Amino acid sequence: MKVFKRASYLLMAVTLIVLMSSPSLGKEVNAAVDTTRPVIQPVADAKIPFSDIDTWKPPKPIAKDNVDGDISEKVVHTFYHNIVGASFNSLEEARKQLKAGITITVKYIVADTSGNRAISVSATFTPVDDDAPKDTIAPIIKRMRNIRYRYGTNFDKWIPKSGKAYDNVDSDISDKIVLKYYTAEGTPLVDLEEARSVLNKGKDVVVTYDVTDIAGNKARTRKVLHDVRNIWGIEPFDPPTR
Ligand SMILES: [Ca+2]
Ligand SMILES: [Ca+2]
Repeated sequence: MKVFKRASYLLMAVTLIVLMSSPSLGKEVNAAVDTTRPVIQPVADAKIPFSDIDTWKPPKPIAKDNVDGDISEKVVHTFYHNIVGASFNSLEEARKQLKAGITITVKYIVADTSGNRAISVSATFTPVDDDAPKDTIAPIIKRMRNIRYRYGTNFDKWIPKSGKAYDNVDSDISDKIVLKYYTAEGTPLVDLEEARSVLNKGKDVVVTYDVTDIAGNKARTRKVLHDVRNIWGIEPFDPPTR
C-alpha cells in the first residue's frame, strides 16, 4: 500500500513536470491571456504641396504586438475632415479635400488576434500652395543721416540711433537690424566700444545697418561719423553686404 502511494505521488509529479514544460500548451496559455495592446508608432504631421496631392497616400505606420509581432499590415486608417470632424474612407475624397485647401486628419487603428485594440494614432496633413509667389522684395530700411563732429567731442557714451525697417511680408522688422562698425577705410571694428575709441581719436567711423527678411532679401543703410577736420577724407568706403 505504501509503495503504491509513493508511486502515485511520483506519477503526479512527473505529469506536472511534463505539462509545465510542454511548449504547445505554454503557447495556448499565453495567447489566451494576452491582454496587452499592440502599439502603433507615431505618424508625423505633414504639409502636402498642391502639386503632390494627386499622388499622395497616407503614410503606413509600423504596428507591433507582444504576441502577434509585426501587425503593420493590419493597420486600418480613417480620414477626418478637420473642421467638421466628419469621417470618410476614400483616398479620392481625401485628395479632394486637400485640393480644396482643407487640412485632414488620418486616424490609425489596429487590434491583435486576442482583440486588444491599440491606442489610436492620428496625424494631420495640411495642403500648402507651392505656386504662391515668393517674396523677392527687399525690406525698406530708413536712411540714416551722416554726422559731422568736431575733434574733441567725447564719444564715451555715444550710442548710434536705432534703425527702422519695414518689409512687404514680414512687416516691422526693425528689431532684426544688425549694426556693424568700420573705419573709413573699411576695416571692421569689433564693437561699439572700439568705434567710440576711434571717434575719440578724431577719426571717421562708418556704421552699417543691415536687415534681412524671412525670404532672405537684404537691405542696408549706413551712417558716417565724420570729423570736420577730415574734409579731404574722400567719401568713406561702402562696406559689402554681410
Ligand atoms: Ca497583444
Ligand atoms: Ca520682403
